Amino acid sequence: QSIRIIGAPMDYGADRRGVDMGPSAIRYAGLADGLSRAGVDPTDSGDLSIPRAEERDPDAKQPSRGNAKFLREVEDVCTRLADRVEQTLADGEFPLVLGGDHSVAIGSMQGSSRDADLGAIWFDAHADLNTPETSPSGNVHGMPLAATLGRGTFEDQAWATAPRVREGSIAYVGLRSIDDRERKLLRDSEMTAFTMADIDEQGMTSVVETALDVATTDTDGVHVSLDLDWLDPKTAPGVGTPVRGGVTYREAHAALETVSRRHESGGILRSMDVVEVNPILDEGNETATLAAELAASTFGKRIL
Ligand code: DIR
Ligand code: MN
Ligand code: MN
Ligand code: MN
Repeated sequence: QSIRIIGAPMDYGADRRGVDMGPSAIRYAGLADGLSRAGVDPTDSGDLSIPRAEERDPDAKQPSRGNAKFLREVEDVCTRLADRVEQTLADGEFPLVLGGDHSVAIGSMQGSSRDADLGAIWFDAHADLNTPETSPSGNVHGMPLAATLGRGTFEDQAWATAPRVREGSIAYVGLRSIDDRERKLLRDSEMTAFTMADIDEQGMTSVVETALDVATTDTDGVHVSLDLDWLDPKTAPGVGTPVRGGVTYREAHAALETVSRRHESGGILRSMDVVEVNPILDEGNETATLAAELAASTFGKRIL
């Protein structure tokens, strides 16, 4: 399988600057080598060009619609990213998107679902379901699923919505930080949500097997979105919004190896993003190294 690496060094969607260096750090940590050793064939298509926030309109941070910072900038990047992802799939390659903050998932999911019904697995501490109306932060990285599903202000935003991603085909794994108004959106939705407590009770592989069932039922393929703050901050300190009580190193590998086994038998994966690595907050690039390792696990790296 050919994997096309697409860098999306976007930081418009997050408060903590530095996440735009994520793609460099993940590459430097040996992503392409790890993928080759896993038995797939990576090519690097470079980064999307993304102007620094300072070079954009200085007023852009002011919420343009509802309460969402830099929404026009996010729109510009995600529109270009969606086209790159769609083209990659049309060329018969697998799009592996490196963020950047999690708002890049708006573009990757739209691009991946233009010609397919798409399920999704969301590995994240957060639900990313805020709308500009419910968001306490105004940061778009807390909104990508609301955008994809056309909630709130996003309803009439064609650049953001992905009509071929259905709520019932989305599964969260590892939730532990949900905002008050976001909780109601999640409870009223048809999404499947596995929290850390579910992982405690059922074990990671069983949870991920069920999440895969959800994402593969009546879909043409699965998008995996991996936010590094899914892991415990002791294991992955280089993230902007750490939350204690996260997934361990072994659980993370077990999760992505479970995805990998299902992909090997059924070719279920269609696209993936690896997001929120912030090298400025990291310790010795260990979070980026973990991101590269987990991508290799997803594409078949095994101990033996
Ligand atoms: C928070 C943080 N729920 C927000 N979200 C993050 O700003 O909406 N998502 N960090 O990954
Ligand atoms: Mn996220
Ligand atoms: Mn098309
Ligand atoms: Mn998160």
